[in-house]
Amino acid sequence: MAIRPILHHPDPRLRIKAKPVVTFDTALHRLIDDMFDTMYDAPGIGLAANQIGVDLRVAVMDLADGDTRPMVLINPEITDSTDRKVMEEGCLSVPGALDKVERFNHLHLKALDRDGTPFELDAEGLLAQAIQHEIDHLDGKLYIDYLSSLKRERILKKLKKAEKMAE
Ligand code: GNR
Ligand code: NI
Repeated sequence: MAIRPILHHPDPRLRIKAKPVVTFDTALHRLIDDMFDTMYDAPGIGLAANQIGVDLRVAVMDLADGDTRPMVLINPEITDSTDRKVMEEGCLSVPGALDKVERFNHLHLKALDRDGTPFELDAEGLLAQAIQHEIDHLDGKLYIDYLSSLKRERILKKLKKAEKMAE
């Protein structure tokens, strides 16, 4: 069990399209355990493997809302999505910023669990939003890509300034 450093934009590793998992072994289980430790420590409600520099299609999630369980999504695929909704969103790889992004409020998903067993899931609201956010990470995308260039520049300026202060 270990907390691993979370990469920040503009790290190029956040822009790689992650590779499907083909081996469900103890190394994968160790990665998943470290991802939960890192996510809870941050704290965040989700984390994608490429946020800690691992080039695999693995995401963990815990909405911490009492009725949704901690979840592992491996090689996730959205098979249906409906009801567009604008929702406020943040990202551990773009610390200190929040902005509104249009997402689907309902989706159907296929994925594998930590042992490679397929499952399907209906998600709505924050869970659906977080799943879209994590799958975007696995495809090398960040929510700031959807913002106007004015808003994006403002966020990136603030981030650069904060990182300079932290040096
Ligand atoms: O902790 C997080 N909160 C959040 C809020 C709204 C939409 C998406 C998220 S995911 C984010 C953690 C993160 O960056 N995961 O990649
Ligand atoms: Ni994120």
